[in-house]
Amino acid sequence: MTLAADLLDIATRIARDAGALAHRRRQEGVTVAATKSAAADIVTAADREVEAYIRAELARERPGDGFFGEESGAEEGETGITWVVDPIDGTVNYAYGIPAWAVSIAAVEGPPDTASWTALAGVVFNPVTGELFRASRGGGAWLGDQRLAVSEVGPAGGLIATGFGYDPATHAPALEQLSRVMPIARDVRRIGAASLDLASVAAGRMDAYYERGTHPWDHAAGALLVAEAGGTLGGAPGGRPGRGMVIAAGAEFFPVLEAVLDY
Ligand code: LIP
Repeated sequence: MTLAADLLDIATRIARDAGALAHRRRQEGVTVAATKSAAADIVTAADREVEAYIRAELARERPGDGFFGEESGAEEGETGITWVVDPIDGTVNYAYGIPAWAVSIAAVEGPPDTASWTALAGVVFNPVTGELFRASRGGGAWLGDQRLAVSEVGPAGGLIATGFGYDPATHAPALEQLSRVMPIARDVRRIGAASLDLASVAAGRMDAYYERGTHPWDHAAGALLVAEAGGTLGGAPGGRPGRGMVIAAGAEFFPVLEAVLDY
């Protein structure tokens, strides 16, 4: 078994168990523990509990690996492998009971920096729908036993997913950006979880996704899904998915979308 396949097995098992825990806590009732960068940027008690569970399980399975999580920060490892984790991506959906949130776990090689890491394995699991999207480097992207492939855009234009940050100051520029995207779009979707947006592009359910201001843990696993489903990724810094911008689409539509985005 390759290292990537081995890491994927570990991520898959832990994502399933973590997702079941998060789902149970949702049914028991959500507690907002704090706000972070803005009033709208909430963290729930479950975000913290589920991340602690994932971190402990990864440390037990692979002592010595690094960790980079949304709620508990980064710790360098000595094996060269780092786990990039969003315990509940789509936290606002989770708090409101919208069934569009996911556990996102990726294993990357190299420094925990989007501009230079190599993703080896990634899982995006929506425990409400039961859909587990997974990919390993060179092993393809899968949903159950269905191999995933990105779509190509027809004459009506692209079905494009995007999102808006928690900081109100970013809203006007994002709407201005959206006004440049609409002429190439058949329509736009705002799902509320970057990991699920990227999984939808990998599955051909969306033709493209773009967003400025997301964090590495929001897109680490989803970007590998798109790449292994034959899609093209880009953004900033360094032309790669990052805080400056994440862009994902099929090879033909990617340059069309990139051309209208200012970043
Ligand atoms: C969310 C992202 C989403 C973005 C939201 C938020 P969180 O992550 O997945 O794409 O639009 O503003 O950043 O905070 O739920 O982990």
